[in-house]
Parts: sequence; structure tokens; C-alpha cells
Amino acid sequence: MNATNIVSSSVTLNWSTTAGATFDLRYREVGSGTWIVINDIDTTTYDLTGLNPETDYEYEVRSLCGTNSSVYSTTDNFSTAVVSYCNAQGNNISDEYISRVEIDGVINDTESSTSSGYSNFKGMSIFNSMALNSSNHNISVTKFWTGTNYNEAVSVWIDFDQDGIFSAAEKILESGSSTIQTVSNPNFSIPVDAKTGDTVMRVIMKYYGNPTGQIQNDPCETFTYGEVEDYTVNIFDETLSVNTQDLESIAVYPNPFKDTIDIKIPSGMTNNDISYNVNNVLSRSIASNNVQLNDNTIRILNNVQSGTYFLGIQDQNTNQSVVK
Ligand SMILES: [Ca+2]
Ligand SMILES: [Ca+2]
Repeated sequence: MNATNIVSSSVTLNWSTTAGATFDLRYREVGSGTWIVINDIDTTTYDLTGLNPETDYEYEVRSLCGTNSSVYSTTDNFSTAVVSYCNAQGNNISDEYISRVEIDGVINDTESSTSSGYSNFKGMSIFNSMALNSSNHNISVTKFWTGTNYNEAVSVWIDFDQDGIFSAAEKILESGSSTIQTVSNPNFSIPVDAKTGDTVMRVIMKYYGNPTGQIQNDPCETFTYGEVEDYTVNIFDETLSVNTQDLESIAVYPNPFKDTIDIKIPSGMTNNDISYNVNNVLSRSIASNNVQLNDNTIRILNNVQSGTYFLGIQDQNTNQSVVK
């Protein structure tokens, strides 16, 4: 058996033939207890689609001859690829850039930190998780001008199907070029068929000259004036257990932070209910001690240096865990 054509969401599995046979194929994410079974395949190759990126899978095949089936083969493995995205950026931020993005009341303020026409916030847990098939989410994007207020178009996409392409249907905010400082969509939805987990969002603010009302439709453009910001947003399945959902909804703020980090935990939980640690990219914990709880907030009081951190949380009652 072997796996070919491996990309982020699909793979072709091949196995050797037995004349006249049909096959059952079963596969799962490594660590999952449940096989997904595909019965009665009449060729020795099969394209699996709808896979998660950067994920380890295992699979087995058995042959059927009439009503007799063999035992499943030994297990083979493959890993899906990382999703890659087209480049987009502004080349010049001397006149204007994105100073703030807000989703459902959580603000990412980049007015002072913007240093180029592309800002990468991917891999950071900034905004609250959003449930599949939920609606009434709001997003706003604030423009900053260093002098004259020029006409800027703003568009935002979320790659809901995680295929690496920001399609027109995945645009959640579209504001034609104008001098309106904060533009918004007060009611965007998460599609029922979105993939769950970390999902990339792209925000583009591009200078357009006259006339006003011009729309930014290209998510892959390098342009002269303005800025692109990329984010990771988390989408979860509300039908999963309450505890997983609670952990997923834990918010960390401010983001970016200065000196202290607050971790907001679901109401009804206390810090006896969860264990947590915050590691930097070198896996050094910065929060194993020196924390306190105010209401449903954990504050990390260490003099935290700027950088990228990973928050690991475990529900002590259910042993469910999540890493942000
Ligand atoms: Ca910015
Ligand atoms: Ca897509």
C-alpha cells in the first residue's frame, strides 16, 4: 500500500490487486478510536478527500471475494500537508494602515505595532472561538491615516473550508473604498459545512484613488498603499461535549499583551477545575506559578516578555485538553 498525491485535504491511496476482488478501506486520524469505513471499492486506488491539514492518518484495506472477506491489512500511515496561502501585502504604510480589527467585542489593536504592509497574527489565539452554523457575529476594521484621509477599500475573508483559497463566498466583510474610518459587518455567519479547528482569516485594506466605492476582490494582491493582516480564528462544533466547548471558548487577552496576561475561563469553572500552562516557543513555561484568580479570570503576573506563546489548558474533571 502507498499514499500519493498528498496535499492538505486529500490523498490517493493505492494497494496491490487481487483479481476479481473488491475492497473495504478504513481510515482514521491517528489517536482516534473510530474508523471511517468505505465499502465495496472495485479498484485498487481511492481518493480520500475532506481531510484535515497537517494531520497524521492511518488506514487499512481488506479484500472481499463473494461473501468472504480477508482480515484487514497491516496499518499504513500518511500525513497531510500544511495549507499554504497566496501572498498579499501592501508595499507602503507611510500614509495609511490597519490599526484595529475587532470580532465579537475582542479587539486586536495594531496601531502602534504596525511595521510593514503585512502583519502575521496566524497561530495566535486572539478572537473568541465561533461555532459552526452560528450567526450574528460582528467584525469591524479600523483604518489609520498618518495625514490625509484617503479612500480605502477593506475586504475580509475566512478560509472556511481550509483549502488554502479565499473564495468569493468566503468573504465576510466587503467595504468599498471610502474615508469611513471604521467599517464593519455586524452580522456574519459561520457556515454549517465549515471545517472546524484553526482557520485562516485575511484582512486587506488597500488605498484606492477616486472614485469611491471600489471593491477589493483579490485576496492575493501585492499593492502599493495599505496593509494586509492574517489571523487564525477557531471554529468549533457546538454539538461536541460541553466541556470541550468550554475549553475552546476560553479567551486570552489582551492580545498582544504587555506584562500580564488574563485568561478568562467559562463561568462556573474555577482554577481548581482546570490546569494550565503557558509556554514560549522554546517550551519554557512562564506560568507554572505566580497566578491568581479574580472571578473567572486567571492573571499571569510574570513580567512576560513579548513573543509568541502557547496556552495549554486541561479540564481536571474530564481530562479534555486544548492548546491555543
Ligand atoms: Ca496593522
Ligand atoms: Ca477556501
